[in-house]
Amino acid sequence: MSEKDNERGFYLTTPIYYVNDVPHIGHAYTTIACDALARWHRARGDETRFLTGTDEHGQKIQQAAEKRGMTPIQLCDEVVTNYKKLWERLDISNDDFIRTTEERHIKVTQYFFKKLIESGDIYMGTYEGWYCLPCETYFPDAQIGDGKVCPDCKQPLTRMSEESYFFRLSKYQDALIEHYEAHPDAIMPRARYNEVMSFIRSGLQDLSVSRTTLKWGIPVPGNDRHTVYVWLDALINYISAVGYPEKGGKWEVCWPHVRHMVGKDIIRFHSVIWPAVLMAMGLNPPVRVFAHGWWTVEGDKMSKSKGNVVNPFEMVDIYGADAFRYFVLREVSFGNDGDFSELALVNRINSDLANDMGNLLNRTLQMIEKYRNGKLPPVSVFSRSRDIDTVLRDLAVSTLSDMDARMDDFSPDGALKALWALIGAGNKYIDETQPWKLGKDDPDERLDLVLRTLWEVLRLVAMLVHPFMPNTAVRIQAQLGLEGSPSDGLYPDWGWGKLTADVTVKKGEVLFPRIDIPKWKEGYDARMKARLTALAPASAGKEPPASFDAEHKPQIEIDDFKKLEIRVAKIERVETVEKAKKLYKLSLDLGFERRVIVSSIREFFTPEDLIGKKILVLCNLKPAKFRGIESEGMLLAAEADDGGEIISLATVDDSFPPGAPVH
Ligand code: ME8
Repeated sequence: MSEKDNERGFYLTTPIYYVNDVPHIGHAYTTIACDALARWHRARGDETRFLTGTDEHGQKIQQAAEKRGMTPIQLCDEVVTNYKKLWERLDISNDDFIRTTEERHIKVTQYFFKKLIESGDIYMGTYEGWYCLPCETYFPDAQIGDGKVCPDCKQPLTRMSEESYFFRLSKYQDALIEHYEAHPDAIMPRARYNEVMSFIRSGLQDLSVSRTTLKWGIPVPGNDRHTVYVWLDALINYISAVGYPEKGGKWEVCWPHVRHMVGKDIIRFHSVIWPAVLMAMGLNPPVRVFAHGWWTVEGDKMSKSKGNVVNPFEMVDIYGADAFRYFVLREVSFGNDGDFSELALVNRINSDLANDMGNLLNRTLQMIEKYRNGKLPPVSVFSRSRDIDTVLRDLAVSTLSDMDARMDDFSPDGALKALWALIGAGNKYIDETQPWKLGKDDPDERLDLVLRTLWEVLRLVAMLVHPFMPNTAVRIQAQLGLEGSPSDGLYPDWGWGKLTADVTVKKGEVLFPRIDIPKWKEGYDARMKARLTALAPASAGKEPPASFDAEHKPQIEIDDFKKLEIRVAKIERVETVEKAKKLYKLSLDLGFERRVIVSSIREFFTPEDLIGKKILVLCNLKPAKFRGIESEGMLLAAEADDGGEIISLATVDDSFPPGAPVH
């Protein structure tokens, strides 16, 4: 089905989020983007449905629950409330929220499985392979190098073998290629389309879709030694939530129009496995899978251990939901990666929201109040419109269609840019028409025309900004003297000058007060400091234990120290050592040579924390064997307590080349 046939239906989904942790900016981003799109389509009069939810089965959840001494469902019940609360605070307008532990979902997942066994698309076999626990995915040998780390998350893989049901993914290779060749918009952006196509063309293997090793999952119907592979379980949420396969269920209306928004990390599940499963069920594949980019924070990857995870609740508390929504949607070109910085957010509030949008509203209302007692000038004077006014009106009208086209392409940033071009033109129009002089030099109708033109632009701005900043739109609308919601029946024939009723504007509170940067910086620095302190609770603010300075070692000569060869080394690869819980095998780049060292730091760092770090290594220590692996040196680290429970690696900044000597 082409986009054209689909014009009136719009069913949009977010990924369903894992409940093993609290929501962060990445989750908020996907959901905000979907919300803007859903609101846009609703306002346009399309039959719109917007779904989000949580992914509650699988190893990750089971492990997280064990760690906290809870049952998996207790953990799910607790964490799911964080998501629900966040969506409320962010003004998310989802029509439904699905949890994969709900009966309505479990029964549909089992229905899929049963049907696919019956059709022969799922069969029983044995699986042996390299498995990534965090991603819950097996990887074919061809995709993993000598390091045996996960190609996606870079964590070490585990060799596993189990009896397993398989989905005949290979059978759908040609059908998928054919489908995507006919529907190049079905995967966006283009780079992702190309990536997925070449992945499919490189050959698809059947997919293991059950586990005997995992209890926390949906039992395979008729064989409850197996649970359904969590990704298959998760993907089915999109259709279980709309009542498939009931006759007369919502799915009959929604499914032909389904679009999935995902982060780029999970594009293959959605554009290879899922469409193939749908084809096997005789259902249409998604109309579109759009993969957006990844957020970093102040140029760095987000990670708990770095303490730089952006908490959307905190952002809403400080800046308000609308400013945060606006920032994440405007700051990056949708589909590309983006970098989050609070300063950039504050700058956008000051420039785009306070200066551009806020000023346009303020100046206009102030003048209507001052020159017309707050009464909206009549529209009849439009017959006298001059060039400059027509230009602005035409721009307003074309902004609407321009934004519509951008939203169709899933480009909220493009849509916002177009809207801000109109806001900019509105401000320029005030500068050029100089309404404060008009009363004197021009007939009254001219001033009427200018004020009415500005008011109409603002009415349109309220309507067009509504999907992105719902609350702000309502506030603008109220100040313009209008009742109801900015999305009420205005779109698409909102009609310039259409309102003839008596309207009195009511200048209200400033929409976005300017933020004083030096003052803001003080608060920001204090928050960052508090965050770092919270990060190392065992060492922060605590006197070092007495044993730290109690026993000095005997003094040495400088020549003793000079015997040590300490150099900067870059960590290139991190592997686990079999049967050794504490050990990592680190492959190091020493500039002029490569080395392997074995170090007992596994409980403190994930491989991700380590890869790429420039650390200090004692190079001329006699090699020693650990678990059969020769270790050619020793890394330097500080301990926060004498029990060695918190350590910090001695590192140097990135500008130092590997091999650089340390004196
Ligand atoms: O993958 N930048 O759930 P999840 C941008 N349960 N977006 C990010 C991000 C970042 N740094 N981090 C996460 C799962 N996201 C599965 C999905 S769907 C059938 C099952 C967003 O909790 C992005 O949308 O790990 C990504 O796809 C999603 O969060 C992953 O959330």
